[in-house]
Amino acid sequence: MTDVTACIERAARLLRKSSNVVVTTGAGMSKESGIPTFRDAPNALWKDYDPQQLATREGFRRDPALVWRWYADRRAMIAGARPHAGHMALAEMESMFARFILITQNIDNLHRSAGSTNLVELHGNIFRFKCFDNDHPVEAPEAVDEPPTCACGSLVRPAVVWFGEILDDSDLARSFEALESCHAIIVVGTSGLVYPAAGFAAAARSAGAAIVEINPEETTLTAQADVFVPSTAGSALPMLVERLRG
Ligand code: BV8
Repeated sequence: MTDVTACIERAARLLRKSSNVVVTTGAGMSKESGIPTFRDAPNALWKDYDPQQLATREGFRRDPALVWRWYADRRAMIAGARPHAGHMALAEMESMFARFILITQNIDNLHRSAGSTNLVELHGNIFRFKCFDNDHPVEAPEAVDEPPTCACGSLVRPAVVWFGEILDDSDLARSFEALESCHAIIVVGTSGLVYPAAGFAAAARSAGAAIVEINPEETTLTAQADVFVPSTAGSALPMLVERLRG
């Protein structure tokens, strides 16, 4: 058996003993759908911009049209992407455990498209909009180069969580309730650098959960993982679900 196959088998054995599972995903989950991760070199158009500067209230205040166009470009790329076999595997996994929740840092809607329903989109969704000053939900505007204006007069922005913004209380409560009661957490495709998501594995571990990490590269989490699967989301997750079906 190859190293990856042996790791998948070990992960499956561990998960078969679990009835309460959390999965958390990052940008690596969408790489095989053609969406570059934050660590990948940005496409030429945005190579001179730092996402951590653009994805902030200050960045939007400074240049609303620039930030609006950055999201419009990403939305156009994401609109052309489809969930891959790894997304489909996680949607199937939902019915394999008594309790299952998928918490994603991704804003690309691909888990929803794949059919995942017990889902927390921790950092929001690029296809949803709200106003900058009052968080009024706003219908998706026609393609425009500049941010439109809400009925209240405030500029419209993407309904995503920017750096320095607090996360939705109910999303956090749902996430930590699951983390503090789960038997296992599967961490897929994240470098584990952005909080509070970066603290999820530790929260699960402190509640006694086992940690499975799926990533083609080692991360800061790898040393604490009970099983590290050195593979991609699109390859490892379907293999894991196949073992769990058996
Ligand atoms: C908060 C939405 C309370 C927007 C995102 C100092 C000052 C201010 C704040 C902070 C601070 N110190 C810490 C903080 C908190 C801050 C933070 O964590 N900063 C970091 C940079 C230190 N967090 C926040 O601000 C959060 N709010 O904490 O509020 C607060 C407020 C103020 C002050 C203190 C506390 C809000 C964070 C949310 C930001 N919004 N996204 C948008 O997308 O435009 S974050 C965004 O970047 C993503 O959502 C994701 O979270 C992150 C990118 O990380 P990853 O997903 O892990 O992706 P990455 O590219 O890094 O890694 C990809 C991985 O995939 C790699 O490991 C790679 O090996 C792997 N991979 C590659 N290919 C594959 C693969 N894996 C599997 N298969 C493959 N094929």
